[in-house]
Amino acid sequence: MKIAVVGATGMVGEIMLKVLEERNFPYTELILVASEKSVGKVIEFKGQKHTVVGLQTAVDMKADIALFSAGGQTSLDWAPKFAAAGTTVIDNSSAWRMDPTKKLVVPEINANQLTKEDKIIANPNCSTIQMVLALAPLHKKYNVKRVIVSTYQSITGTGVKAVQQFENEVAGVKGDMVYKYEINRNCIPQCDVFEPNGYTKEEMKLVKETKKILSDDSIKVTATAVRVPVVGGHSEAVNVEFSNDFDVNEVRTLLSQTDGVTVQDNLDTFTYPMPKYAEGKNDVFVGRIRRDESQENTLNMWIVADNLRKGAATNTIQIAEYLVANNLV
Ligand code: 2RA
Repeated sequence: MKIAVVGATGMVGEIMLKVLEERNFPYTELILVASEKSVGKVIEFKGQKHTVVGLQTAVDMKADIALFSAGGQTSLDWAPKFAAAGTTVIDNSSAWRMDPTKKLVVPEINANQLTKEDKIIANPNCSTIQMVLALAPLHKKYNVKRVIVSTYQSITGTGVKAVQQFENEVAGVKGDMVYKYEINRNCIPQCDVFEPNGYTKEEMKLVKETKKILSDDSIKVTATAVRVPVVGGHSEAVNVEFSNDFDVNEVRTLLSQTDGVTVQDNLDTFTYPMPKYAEGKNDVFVGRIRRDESQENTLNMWIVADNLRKGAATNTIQIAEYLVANNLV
């Protein structure tokens, strides 16, 4: 099993390597791939030294699986080349997510859609993954009609330069501004660029990807995505209206029985999810589960996950694990 990590020197790429090691992924050869400026760089991993190679070299090495986290344009340009060489690509960018010929996969929900023919598989957006993992069992039981989500997103979602801006602000040091405004002691109601409808790309990803992953275009979604000075993960306040009524305790039980979900919900002990404590973990954490008393058949919940793990690297590797376990590569 030859596996390539494309974007190996980036934030998500580094977490991918960590997760591959933690989960003891069954590879026999690891190929680290990055842009030309990083080619030749030696990265030590699991006691072995790996020399970073360029994209064409990696294509020619014919990996079985390539885990991409290298930006949308690189995915558009290179995923087809890897696929043509026989490699199955699992891509973290938004490039292929809404392509009707590509699968958009959260393994606990829809990995069973995958076949040997899927040579480019899309990993959903981080803020979508954590939300749909909690919604999926509830949709099955009570039928989701409408979702209103407000996100409180970690600066790691923007990348290492955003973390550097935050640290510079805290230290009182002048430096590059990734965001239009200071992020320290601030909330910026903009994640990614604005679209003509006044929503950001991040908000529209939540709208569109949710329908695709849950295979239900009737689900109405509206979103407000906010950047906050946090590094551990994304938090989301989710209000969901169902077709049918529910019992809050039954909701808690359903969620606690869902693979990949941990319920943290006890007001007596002030137990609820927080990004500081979700950081470095692979689960999606759900709490503040309560009925919306302003509208029938409607629930509020608070969802937190490490956006670099379940939101990106871990979900990608879980897709790869599924492919291997089901002889699809
Ligand atoms: C963000 N979800 O948080 C986007 C991309 N990682 O900025």
